[in-house]
Amino acid sequence: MLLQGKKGLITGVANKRSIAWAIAQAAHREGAQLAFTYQGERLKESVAELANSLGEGTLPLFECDVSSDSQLDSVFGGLKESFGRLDFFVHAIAFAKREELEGEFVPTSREGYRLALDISSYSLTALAQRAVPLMTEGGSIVALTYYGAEKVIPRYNVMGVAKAALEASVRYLAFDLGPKKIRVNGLSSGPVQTLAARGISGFTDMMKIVESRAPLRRNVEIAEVGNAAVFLLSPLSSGITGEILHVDCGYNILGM
Ligand code: NAD
Ligand code: 0WE
Repeated sequence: MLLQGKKGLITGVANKRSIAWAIAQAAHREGAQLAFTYQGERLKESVAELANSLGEGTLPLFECDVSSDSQLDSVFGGLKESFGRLDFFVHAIAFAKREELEGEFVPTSREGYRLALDISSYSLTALAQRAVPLMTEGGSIVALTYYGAEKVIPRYNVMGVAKAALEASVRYLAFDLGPKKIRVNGLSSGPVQTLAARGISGFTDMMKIVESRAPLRRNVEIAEVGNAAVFLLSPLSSGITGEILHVDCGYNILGM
């Protein structure tokens, strides 16, 4: 029960395949009390159904499109009412226009770049600045990232730039929030077949390449990402902040 007595917010659940849902299940197993956000009306029912399936009655559920400051404000207003305090939150949100994830990085549009960085990078800071007043007993923040932040992954394009900004944000937030005993870390997952991965051309081939070359000779399981997130959210990682933890079967250590 690594998260016994902790109150946490999970963002980024879309369906049962979402990495955020694997993290929620692991955190619930470890005794955490959870609240959820969903992006829009379209996802409300799916997220409510998943949250209810945890068998803890009706959990706090908030609409939150991270491009809306007023929705962000309402989430934390609502959390103050329902939880009073917050111990952790998980950022599992990314978006770029589909056309930016096809072909080359060179033709990236100004609007496509702005949108990808607003939704996928700035949102971490927007959530953190509102969470801080509720993290009165310290806290832990975890953001999902990907290796395309560090090295070129063909077609990840503007999302790679957004994840690089997200990872730098993790470090700057960790520096500012350390004195308040709030830790901020990134979890860099290997490829997982989720809604966000579906329909990305060549994704299945990418997973085959990882399977053949990664030191563990397989792809990461979503439950392993959930367990690693619990580690970062729990006191087991009390000495770790500003870190990016790779949960990728070792793929990132390869030079060739
Ligand atoms: P997913 O589609 O299940 O989750 C993505 C989430 O982002 C969805 O819940 C969606 O509603 C949310 N989102 C998008 N735009 C939003 C907005 N404007 N406001 C609020 N929410 C918004 O896919 P996933 O793969 O579980 O992605 C979760 C995180 O994991 C992302 O940050 C992604 O970059 C990261 N990640 C994924 C992989 C992978 O291979 N699937 C690998 C490494 C990291
Ligand atoms: O972060 C991601 C994907 C995020 C994502 C996915 C989509 C698909 C649908 C962001 N925006 C959109 N926009 C859409 O319209 N990953 C880590 C998964 C991923 O995506 C890739 C990858 C990997 C890995 C895209 C190209 C190459 C590799």
